[in-house]
Amino acid sequence: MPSLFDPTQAGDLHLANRIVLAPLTRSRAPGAIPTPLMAEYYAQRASGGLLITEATAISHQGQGYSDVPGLYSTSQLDGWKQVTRAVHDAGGKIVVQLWHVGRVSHNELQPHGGKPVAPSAITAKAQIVLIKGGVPTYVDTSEPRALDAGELPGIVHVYQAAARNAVETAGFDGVEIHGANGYLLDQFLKSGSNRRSDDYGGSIENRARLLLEVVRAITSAIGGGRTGIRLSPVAPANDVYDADPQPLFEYVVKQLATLNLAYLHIIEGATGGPRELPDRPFDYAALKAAYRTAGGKGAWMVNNGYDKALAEQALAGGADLIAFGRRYLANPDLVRRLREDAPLNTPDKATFYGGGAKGYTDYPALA
Ligand code: 8OZ
Repeated sequence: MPSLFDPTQAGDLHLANRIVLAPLTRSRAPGAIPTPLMAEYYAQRASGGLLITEATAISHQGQGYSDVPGLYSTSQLDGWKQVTRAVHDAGGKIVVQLWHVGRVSHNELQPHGGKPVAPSAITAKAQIVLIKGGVPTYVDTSEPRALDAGELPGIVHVYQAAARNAVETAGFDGVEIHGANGYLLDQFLKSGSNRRSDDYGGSIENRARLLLEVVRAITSAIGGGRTGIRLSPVAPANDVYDADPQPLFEYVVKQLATLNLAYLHIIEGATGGPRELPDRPFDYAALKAAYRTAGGKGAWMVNNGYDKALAEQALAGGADLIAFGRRYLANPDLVRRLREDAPLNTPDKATFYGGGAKGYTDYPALA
């Protein structure tokens, strides 16, 4: 049986071990520009097999929170260059998570104060974070407008351009498409947020269309071997719901199986919450089987509440990579601590979003 500490391959990416830094929003990028402090934070964690950045907006329209980074201006790309250089100098690998929030936004964050965009004009019962004077404040999302079908090719193109810039300009080893947690692509997938009557709504095939177009556009630009995707079949994050998620996600992974992706990143249960949801049962083993049976060769990455014992169980059950969130946030040397069964620092919720070095780069490593 492979150990957490054995090297592995995910598409084109050779990874030193099976421990992954999960994407974690930290809201420390004023003006959406990555900072030297962010470079330090990621470099501190470079001993993981793979680092996934915090969700990063592909466009101004894709922004939904104050002080989260972007990937659509020269200064943002320059900021990320410092991050990727620091991680590579420390011997790590890093991919950027490509994010369009869709309806999970606020007029104040949108171009010209406009409405956030969505598959359908249904407001999410969710909140976003606005940082005012350094203080994070939770605010209800604004009412969105339904995207016109004629706008969708432009969004696909923006994803593709972001992926190209990520690897060609910013120096990332690849990208992860954020298809989870109730953001734009997940809003299209799920029946509760998608009431469209065109080719992008209704049937499973139609609801999955935008996501698959985005994946194909990106793989044709940078190659499947540098592309991963994150999915959360049943996570209620940001007010999403699907009436029948098992066939929906089995269809999605079967389609993805033909694209030679580096990895599929699956959030089990409610993101950052319970791994099992009594009212939203889901068979993850069947999901993986559907992907493998359809010829999918990408690494199977799992996430949500993993500790070492549960991670080893998952590897024994055929998972390839384990993404750690809060535990990795609080332990820059998580790889060493897991290997040595050393005690872990406790994450401090008060400093998850916004602020500076406190609760960010000051978690101690072992002596
Ligand atoms: C927490 C706060 C803001 C955004 C996600 C990008 O859930 C996020 C996020 C998490 O995927």
